[in-house]
Amino acid sequence: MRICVISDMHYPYQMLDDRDKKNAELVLSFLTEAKGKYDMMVLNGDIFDLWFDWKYTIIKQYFPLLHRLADIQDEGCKLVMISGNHDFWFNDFFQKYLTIPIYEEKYNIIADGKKILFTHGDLHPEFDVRYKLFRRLIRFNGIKKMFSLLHPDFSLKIAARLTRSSRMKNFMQPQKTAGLKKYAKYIINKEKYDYVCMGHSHQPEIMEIGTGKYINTGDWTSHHTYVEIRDGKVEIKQYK
Ligand SMILES: [Mn+2]
Repeated sequence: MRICVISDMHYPYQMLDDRDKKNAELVLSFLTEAKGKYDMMVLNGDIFDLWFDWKYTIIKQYFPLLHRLADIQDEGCKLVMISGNHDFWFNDFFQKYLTIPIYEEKYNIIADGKKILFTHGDLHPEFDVRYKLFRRLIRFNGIKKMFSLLHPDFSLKIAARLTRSSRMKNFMQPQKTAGLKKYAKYIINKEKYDYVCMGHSHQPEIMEIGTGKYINTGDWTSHHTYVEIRDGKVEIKQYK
């Protein structure tokens, strides 16, 4: 089985500078080339800088990306999406129009004899009670409802500022990695996973932990990395 895992593309709906444009171009050409190459593609969170779909509206700036996902799926590749901390407000667009299932916290499979867990990682921060609270608050239905009542042009302008500041923080939190590895160690021991595949820290890495492996897909804001699991063998690759 050929599995491709990607996370933390942070595809922007507003291109603020050349760096944003360059990163977005790389994402799009990678996805174009991925067509027909995999049996499964796992979108492991923070693919979008912010996801929101209203009752009748989607963010048109995401069309190039969404259209490529649909193309990949049309070639017979199974896609799954796991929520990140930038894309968690899903209405029905993914399920109904792309037919891609959404997993709020995690997704697991057994492929070629390997027990694999996919989870974005924001659920397992170290020393971050404030974030855990924020996470619960922002997923509260009242907040989502309020956001959906604002005009998209207005709410997305506000949100652009918020997500931008959170994206910059990513580079300043190496302790995120420590929290992810701690969780990987815990879950490998407890549930005997061979691979625990995460994102969030933006640090591409494969590390042996006991009988399993902690795998991080890295990001597309600076590393342009993804993970391939082919016939049970795992490898980090860089797209150039
Ligand atoms: Mn994240």
